Amino acid sequence: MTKTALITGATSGIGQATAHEFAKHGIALIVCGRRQDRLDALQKELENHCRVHTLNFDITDREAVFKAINSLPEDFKIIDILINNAGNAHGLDPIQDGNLDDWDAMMDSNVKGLLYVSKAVIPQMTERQSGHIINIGSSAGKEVYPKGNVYCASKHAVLALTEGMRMDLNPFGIKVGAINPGLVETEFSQVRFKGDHSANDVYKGFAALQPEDIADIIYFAITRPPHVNIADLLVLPTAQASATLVKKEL
Ligand code: 8X3
Repeated sequence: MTKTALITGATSGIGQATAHEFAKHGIALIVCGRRQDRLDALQKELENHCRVHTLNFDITDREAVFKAINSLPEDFKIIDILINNAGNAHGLDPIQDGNLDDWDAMMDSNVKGLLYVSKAVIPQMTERQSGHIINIGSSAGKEVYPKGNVYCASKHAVLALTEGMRMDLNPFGIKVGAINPGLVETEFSQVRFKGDHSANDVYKGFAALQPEDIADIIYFAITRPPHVNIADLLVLPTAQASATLVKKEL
């Protein structure tokens, strides 16, 4: 039977590439994001391959999350796969200079938003005793780097929540795993550096991961046999050995 996946942050980067990858394989999609024009464009591109429903809401808005997910039409109500992808970095400052709005934005989306969406989806999975949740973490969830402080903390929290969910949902046969990418060339750095030109340098001089590389791995994870769960995967560009060690040819 065709499965249905809900993807947060589907209007760009890894989320968008994952929507394309899943669509290729006919998985029905609930694509979520804050930009209706981008959601509409995505729906148009994908609906030749699969059924698509768009949900426009902000994952940091608790009420909006529940309202959106509870409003799903009958034929999209059963969610087999949840991809908790939405999240971002805001700023790259030493802790003493950190901006409180940046901190709030990162904790609100990367941690609390992921929790709200999970809370809205999990009850139907426990009821059916099946489901698969993939949280998109980061190499920053495994390794702290200078000025990464709050972003790294938020991604460490994603890994802790992944482990906690896996334990609590274990009696229900629900798969929970994290995919943790290193440097992926997306709008990520544009957002982190607020459009500053330094964002352009982040992926220069080496072959960064592309969103499609991660989408491919997510598809691999969701197509393992029932007894196999990809619990925790760190994915780096070959040129990246750690958060601060990247072999660049400039
Ligand atoms: C993105 C990877 O190295 O910019 O999560 O923190 S990094």
